Amino acid sequence: QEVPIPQPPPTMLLGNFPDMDPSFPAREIQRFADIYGEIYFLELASRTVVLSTQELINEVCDQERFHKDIPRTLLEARALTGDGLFTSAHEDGLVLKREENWWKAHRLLVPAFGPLGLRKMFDDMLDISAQMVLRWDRMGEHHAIDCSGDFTRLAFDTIGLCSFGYRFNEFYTDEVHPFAKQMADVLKMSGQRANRTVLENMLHRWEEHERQDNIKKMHDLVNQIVAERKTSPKPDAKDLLNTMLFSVDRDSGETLSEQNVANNVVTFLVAGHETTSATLSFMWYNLLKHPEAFHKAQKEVDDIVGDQVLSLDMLPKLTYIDACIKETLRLNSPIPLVSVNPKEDTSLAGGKYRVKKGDVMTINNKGLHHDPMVWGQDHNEFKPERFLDGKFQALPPNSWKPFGNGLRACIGRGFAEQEMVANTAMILQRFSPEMADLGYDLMIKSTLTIKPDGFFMKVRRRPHKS
Ligand code: MNH
Repeated sequence: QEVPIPQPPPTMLLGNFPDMDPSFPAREIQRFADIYGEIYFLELASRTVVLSTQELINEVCDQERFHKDIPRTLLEARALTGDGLFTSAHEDGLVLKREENWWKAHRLLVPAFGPLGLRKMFDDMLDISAQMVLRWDRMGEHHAIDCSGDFTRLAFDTIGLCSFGYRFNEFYTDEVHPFAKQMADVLKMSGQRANRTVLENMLHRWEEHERQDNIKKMHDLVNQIVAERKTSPKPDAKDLLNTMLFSVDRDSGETLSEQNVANNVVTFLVAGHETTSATLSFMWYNLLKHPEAFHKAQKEVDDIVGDQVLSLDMLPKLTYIDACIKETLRLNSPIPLVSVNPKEDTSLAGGKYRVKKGDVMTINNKGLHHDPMVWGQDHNEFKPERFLDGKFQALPPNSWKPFGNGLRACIGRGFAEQEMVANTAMILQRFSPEMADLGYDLMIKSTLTIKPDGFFMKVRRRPHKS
């Protein structure tokens, strides 16, 4: 009962490269999913099999048969993040061999990103959130807040302070910090390079020169701070840098090298700011388009936080806000595509579709998160209630994958959730936000992540709130 996997008609020599828009790959991937359905393949740098239903995606989430082999998009990013967690190999793959540094850093950092580690970082998170809220207050109710801009400042400052004790101070300047600018440029160029043929890349020599130059500047800043901490330790600092520099890995008896620590700092800055910022922007868009959800969220904050200063023990009680974030991550996953690879030649759906070891299996979150078998006929609607009262836990396995899969799933998930819930509660406590342009409909821009484009809010101070 084997069935051939459909493919959009390829172009001679170029395969399906001409079908991809390097400035928004996820849109093209979904465009073909609308035509070809649950499975199809594209001939790109590798044969790329795109999966768009829970049933097929659940199968490739099996870590016995499939694993993350650093795909071409991430190999390009390796120029920046090296053997940091995101871009290193935990098992032998086609290009990269297993790297012990992934395992060492993983073992050291899982507890650091666990509940106890996050507890230590709460005050620093609140510090940055308070800066944002104060700025919004001072700018007044006529100021149009650039959501992507301000949430990027928030996430960037937060991860800078929590990961290596550095203040980018994005809320004190209008110009973004050079590091943030360099990072945005490098990510954009890396994404484009990954979606071009080798030949095309050779024609972009000047761009590549510029990319390497930016990468060097970024590493210079990080190396300087890492080296400084190493020579003059700050035992009281509650950031991740102390864990990374001074903890000994029990399995190997070794510490992480300074180079690997720097790569992980850069990794956290990359992985932790655009995703978090995009999620917050999308969430505010969704809340402002759904006044009933907005009012429920604000009432929850009034009931639990009231006029008090937000504290850590309040966060687990903010379940509706948590559900709004989860529902946003369903509808608008900032990382729309995640890929895994078969460890051996195998087949999907009980022998129906044959896939080979060199193939890339692309998990299309848009398809998964709109699978009507899982989410129902109202899958297009924003309904945070889906994630309340244990309803989410009752769904089929691997129905919701905004944080990736298995061992290689997001290590910063708890960090992001704590930051996002706290920030949302602070905003709702003080302000009643509305859209700056009431007629705005969601537009999306794509870098390595996707985020709202041109989305602005205005905030009005609520009476009698601290
Ligand atoms: Mn995060 C991996 C999504 C916030 C650090 N993250 C992943 C993956 C997804 C993801 C998807 C898996 C990618 C892949 O399989 O190739 N991450 C998110 C989202 C948010 C997020 C949607 C916010 C919302 N991530 C954060 C934050 C940090 C972080 C915040 C750091 C503080 N993420 C990582 C790291 C990895 C990762 C590090 C790589 C983990 C590994 O492979 O070992």
